[in-house]
Amino acid sequence: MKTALTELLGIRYPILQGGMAWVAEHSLASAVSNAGGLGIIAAANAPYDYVKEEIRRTRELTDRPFGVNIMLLSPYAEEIARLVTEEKVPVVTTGAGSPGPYMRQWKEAGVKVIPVVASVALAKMMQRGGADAVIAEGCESGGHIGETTTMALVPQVVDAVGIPVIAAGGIGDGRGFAAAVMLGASGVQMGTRFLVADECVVHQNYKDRVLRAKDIDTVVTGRSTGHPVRTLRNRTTRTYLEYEKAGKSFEELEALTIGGLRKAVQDGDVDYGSVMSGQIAGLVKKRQSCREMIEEIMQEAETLLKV
Ligand code: TUI
Repeated sequence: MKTALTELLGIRYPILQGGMAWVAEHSLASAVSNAGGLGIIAAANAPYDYVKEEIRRTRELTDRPFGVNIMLLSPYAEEIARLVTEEKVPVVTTGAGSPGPYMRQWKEAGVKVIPVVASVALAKMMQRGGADAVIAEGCESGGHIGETTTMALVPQVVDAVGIPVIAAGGIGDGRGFAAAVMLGASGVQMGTRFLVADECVVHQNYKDRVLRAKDIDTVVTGRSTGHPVRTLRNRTTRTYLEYEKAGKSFEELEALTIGGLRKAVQDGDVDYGSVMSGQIAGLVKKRQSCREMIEEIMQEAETLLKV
C-alpha cells in the first residue's frame, strides 16, 4: 500500500510502532522495521549513552528506516535531541510537549520530524515549524494522553494541515487501520498491539494482563495534576483515584506512581506497577511476531478498503 507516509519515509507499510517508555527498545524497533513498518526506540527518561547504544544495536539488526521518540518531559530531552542530529537518525517523533526548539537542527541534518499532537492548534504550529508529518493521538491511547478521541481529532487535524497525518489511539487491527484511512490519515501508529509481540521485551505478566484485558479495564489517573495517564486498572490505580477524590497533595500522588512503569515492565509487578495500555487492549487476544501482526493488519485493511 502506497500512501504519502510510505513515500515520505521509504517504508513498505504505513504502520508506526509507538515510542513506549521502557518497552520500545532495539529488539522491538528492529523487528517492526524489518517487517516493513517503522520501528521506534523510546528515549523516555533515559540518558544520552543509553539511547546511543540502542541506536547502534538497532542499526546492527536492521538496514531499514527506524525512529527515535523523544519524551519532552525528560530531563535529558535536549541531549537526546542533539544525539538524534549527530546520528542522523532517519526519523524523530516527539511526545508530551512541543519540540519547537529542536526542529531546525533536525531539519538541517535531514532527519524527518513527526511530532505527536493532541490538538489542532499544536498540529498547525508543528506544520509551520517544518514538521514532515504529525501523529494525531486520541485519548484512547495508553500512557500520557490529551482530551480528544481519535475519531474526533484525526479528521479535524487532516482538515487543518497539508502534511501527512498519522492516526494513533484505539487502533489495533485492520478495521481500525481502514477507519483511520477513511478519516483522512496516511497511516497509523500502534502501541498496545505491539506490547504482546514476540519480539517485545516487556515482562510476561504485563503481556498476560493485556491479553486478558476487557474493553472497560483501562482507567485514567492524574487528570487533577495535569498529567493524565491511561493504564490498566490495578491496586495502585484504585488507591490513586481514591487519593485524587480525597484531594491529596501532588507529592502524595506522585509517590504512588514513581518508578511504577519500570516495576511493571521489568519486574512484572502488575498489581502495584503502572501497566500503561490503550483502550484497544480488549481486542488484543493473541501473541504473534511483528511481521505476522503487520501482514495480518494490512491484509484485513486492504480487503476492507477495496469494497
Ligand atoms: O507522550 C505520550 N505518551 C506517553 S509519554 C509517557 S512517559 C510518562 N511516564 C509517566 C508519567 C508521564 C509520562 C507515557 N506515555 N504520547 C504523546 C502525547 N503527547 N500524547 C499527548 C501529547 C501531548 C500533550 C500536550 C503533546 C503536546 C501537548 O501540548 C504541548 C504544548 O506545549 O502545547
